[in-house]
Amino acid sequence: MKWCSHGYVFQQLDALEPANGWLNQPDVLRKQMAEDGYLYLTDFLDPEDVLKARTELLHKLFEHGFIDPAFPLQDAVSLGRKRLPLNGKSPLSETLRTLPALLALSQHPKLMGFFEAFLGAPILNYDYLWLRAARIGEATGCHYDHVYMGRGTDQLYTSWIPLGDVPRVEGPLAILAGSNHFNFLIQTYGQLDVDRDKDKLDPTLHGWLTLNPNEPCHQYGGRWLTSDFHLGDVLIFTMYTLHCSLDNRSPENRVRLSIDIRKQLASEGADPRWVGENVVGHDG
Ligand SMILES: O=C(O)CCC(=O)C(=O)O
Repeated sequence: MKWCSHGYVFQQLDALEPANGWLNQPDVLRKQMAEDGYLYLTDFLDPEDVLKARTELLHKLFEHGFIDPAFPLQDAVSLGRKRLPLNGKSPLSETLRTLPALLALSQHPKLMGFFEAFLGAPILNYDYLWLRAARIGEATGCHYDHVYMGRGTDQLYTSWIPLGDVPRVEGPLAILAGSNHFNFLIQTYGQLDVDRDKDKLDPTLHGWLTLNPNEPCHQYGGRWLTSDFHLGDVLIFTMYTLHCSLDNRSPENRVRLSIDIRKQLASEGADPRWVGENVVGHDG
């Protein structure tokens, strides 16, 4: 099968390499993060804890008419073409983003413990939780996260957590290993701020660099990597690791569900848009 993002066929797409073997060696993990820009931890979280979050979310999506009642709830089969209000400011998106099991997952003790060892001091968890529900044909374009949350420390890390098995056909995340060394891109596109620099960003791209994952590879190098993700896996990466998602091409019309969360040292400056009791979010 040819894998695509926004209809562009990846000219190269390899497998993420798990870092589980070094879980007890934070210095090795730090070295790998610095080299490749990511750490892939397979079977890291208790599948039951992730399933709890998935089930809670699916119940709410079902209640609001986004999930097809003709299929088992856990199949997450999409109903209709109504856009899912996930990261906006509507009351429903607020309800979905703050579901107790999702929040509990975002602050899972295993994740907090991992980051404390990885960064070597107490951790700050961003209060805002980014929820994704990609239906057939939907995908995320290539971007650095710094463009969206770059007002605090650069030593902020994203953890992408699939809420269920997400095989390649259902549009998981892919990262461009080595893109954390694209100094020109980091100093140009990487310094833009999606809320401040609207005039410098293409309004049709929502802050993304491009829809075509091959473009940055041709220009700067790197290797696109992804996986058939399983319940319990976590993919961690830097603010300057380019990533995008594959197109969801589920033959069963399944919605790809995931969350992405952010953590950093508590002692460093945080992006004020995403922390606090009433997070202001974009344009705040
Ligand atoms: O899940 C997605 O489609 C996008 C996630 C993302 O951009 C991120 O984790 O930073």
